[in-house]
Amino acid sequence: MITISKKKFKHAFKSKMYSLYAQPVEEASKDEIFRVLCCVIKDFIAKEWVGTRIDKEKAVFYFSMEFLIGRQLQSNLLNLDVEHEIEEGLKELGIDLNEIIETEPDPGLGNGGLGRLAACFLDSMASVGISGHGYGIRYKYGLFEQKFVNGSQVELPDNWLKNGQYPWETVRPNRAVVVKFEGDAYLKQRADGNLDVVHENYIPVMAMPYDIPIIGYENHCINTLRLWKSEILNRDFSEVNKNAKNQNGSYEDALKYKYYTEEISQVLYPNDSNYAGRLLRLKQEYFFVSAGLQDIIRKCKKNKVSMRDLPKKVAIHINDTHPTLCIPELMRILLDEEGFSWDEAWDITTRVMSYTNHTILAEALEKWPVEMMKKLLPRIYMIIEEIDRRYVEYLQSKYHDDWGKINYMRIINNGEVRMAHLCIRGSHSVNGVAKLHTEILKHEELKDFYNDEPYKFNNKTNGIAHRRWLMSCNKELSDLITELIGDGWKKDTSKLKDLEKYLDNKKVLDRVGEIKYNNKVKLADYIYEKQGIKVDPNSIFDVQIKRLHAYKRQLLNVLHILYLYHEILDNPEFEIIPRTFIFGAKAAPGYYLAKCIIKLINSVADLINNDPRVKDKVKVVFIENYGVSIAEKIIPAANVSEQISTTTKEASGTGNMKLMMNGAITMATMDGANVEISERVGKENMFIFGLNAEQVLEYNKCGGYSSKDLYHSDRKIKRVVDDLINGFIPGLGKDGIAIYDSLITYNDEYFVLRDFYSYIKAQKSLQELYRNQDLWNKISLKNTACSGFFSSDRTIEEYINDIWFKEGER
Ligand code: 26W
Repeated sequence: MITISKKKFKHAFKSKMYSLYAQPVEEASKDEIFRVLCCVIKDFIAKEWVGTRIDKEKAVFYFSMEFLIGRQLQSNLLNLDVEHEIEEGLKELGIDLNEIIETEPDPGLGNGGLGRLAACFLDSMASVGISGHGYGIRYKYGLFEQKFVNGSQVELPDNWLKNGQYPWETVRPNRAVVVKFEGDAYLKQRADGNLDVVHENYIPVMAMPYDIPIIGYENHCINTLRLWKSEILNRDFSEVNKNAKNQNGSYEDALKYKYYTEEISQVLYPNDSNYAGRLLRLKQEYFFVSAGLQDIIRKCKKNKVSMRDLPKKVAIHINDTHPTLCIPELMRILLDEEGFSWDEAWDITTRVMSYTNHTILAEALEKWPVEMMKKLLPRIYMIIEEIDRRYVEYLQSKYHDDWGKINYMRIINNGEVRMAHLCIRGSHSVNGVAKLHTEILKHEELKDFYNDEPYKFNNKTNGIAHRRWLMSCNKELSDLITELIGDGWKKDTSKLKDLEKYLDNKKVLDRVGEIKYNNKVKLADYIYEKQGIKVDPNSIFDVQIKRLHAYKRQLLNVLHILYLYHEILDNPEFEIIPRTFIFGAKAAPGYYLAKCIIKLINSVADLINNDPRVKDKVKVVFIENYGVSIAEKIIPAANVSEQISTTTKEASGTGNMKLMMNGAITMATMDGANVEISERVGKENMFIFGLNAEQVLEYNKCGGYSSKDLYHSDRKIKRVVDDLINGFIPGLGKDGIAIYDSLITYNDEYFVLRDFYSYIKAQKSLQELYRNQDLWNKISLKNTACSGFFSSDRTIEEYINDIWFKEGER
């Protein structure tokens, strides 16, 4: 292990402060201290961060448009096991480590679940000790910063690099590669009769790699997250440039070219689960895919790996369809640059590629217009056409003239390239992210593909990095666990089960309660400081934190709050345990209904928090600008975890796992990974409500239920729904009408009203349980004890054994 003594650290820190800022430590700002600290740590790991190993062992390359890595300082100190020395060393220099941790910017290079999962996977790949690396885009602007103005969401740019370079990254100009867009691609006959591929008049874009070290937990393994920035081609590339579009044009052309290239890595698309066929997005996708693949091929050549052996040395993972172009890009390299035949190239490609599906929402499926693709990526499109032609040939040989099926399955149809179909055809493995999700893929969404190539389909239930989501964000609980069962659980979370020995130990249960209380006090302070709302740490902290989406049903939660409000107004003696409802969520900027729901929650918060008749029995807090760092503060303090999506719609969820691990009790529909949470902790230790998957699928086949009938027949439902449009909620205005319409005029697509009573009932039992604090704490501890399965170390081991190293190449 890397060892850093306090003395050595202090010396290194002081001299780095001089070499970087020419000043003594006492004069440094917090940002400068943070930057110096990063440099010192990077120096310490420099020798172990040797770069990607491809020669000896197989390497995994995880391609993802998003990596929501969060702050790195604390997690790096933890994984290097030097937190204590550095904290003490800094203290002697008059510096509080916690303050420095809080100054680190949180790179928002992802939207939500998919991006955060990719980050947890990087942590776990390094911690289980494989050579596993990420490839993505170094967006200049991450996900927007959210502000509330009069209760509505306003988006500000997230200029996360404003203080200068990101201190964890290292730029490597000598590894830059050129990515070619547009131009003319065609086949030309050579004198010997063979065909040559010509791609000329293209626009060259330079991909500049920025590397971030990914440090494994106490194991010397340091992997790399390589993020590409798009730039103009510099002079060094004149050789590669000879076929490129003439660049000796006017000044105006030069500016246009500069804009064209730099725009590509400018900003992350803020859409979560919603595809829009924008040209810039397609450019981003090809940009990082082509850069990554060229990089891999270069590494192989350097290590003398023959292209034929690629599947033995390299696994490439496609994180949702966004990096689908990996498939035709590898084909292009093997065909055009390495001289393989089609069949050989296809065999290599499909053995290297694997694909994860993260959603069944129809609006999320990527389909690119043929005309757009042909113009932007002429050679890639030719290859996709050939993959499609051969696929149709194969389907015909199997299904003869069943053109309904063939057209449904083929890759190009109706003038569009369907990325999921290309992924399934071009990979050896297709996986869903929770058991239920995978079953729905196999038997509903992708059933024709499953019936055709069943051996490709498998499940990999998501997981979370327990080091970040328990050990670092909830130190007190983590220490208690270690005190009770030793520290074996840190490397093998199945050992958390040993906590079950203490389920009836009153002293332990009291400590569990105390720790939760302490975390709630900290969160209450944060809420007061940031939003000026006083919340009582003795109230139930009921938490729903995730992207704002109709299917996630934040609306159901707020309708329940309105219901409680009416009950309190109707009957001042109404029995209620004080509750603080905490929300955190960003809405996609163009998602109108989601923004209306934000406005609704904020308006309800204003109404209830300021009504003296409520006597603080209910408080509503919508925490602004939710992201990884805020999640780290909320999760340890949660009593209740709201996982209330319309059944079948949430592929897995991962916040559900984080909250469970931190001892929150789950209120849930039987959706996504909630099903597996219930299998592990037991249904009796959570609150389950709502329609099940069969019922939802059945309703969807026959056009749903009638929300109007329900609304007209039930007084209490009618009352809360009418609140949306009758002025009962001050300031809500027309936003309420849009929500009302979604429920009544458009027949409540997400079954909010259908599940309403079932939800209220479950909420009542939850409140009953809370009255018995011993029992509550017991179930809380039971949740932590049963959460070991949800470590992403387990998930990654499964990916390794069943997908990436299946042929035993490890
Ligand atoms: C092209 C637009 C777009 C953008 C993002 C389409 C789809 C996405 C993602 C696939 C959405 C996403 O983050 N899905 C979430 O993935 C998590 C990790 O597997 C799951 O836990 C969530 O249930 C799923 O919604």
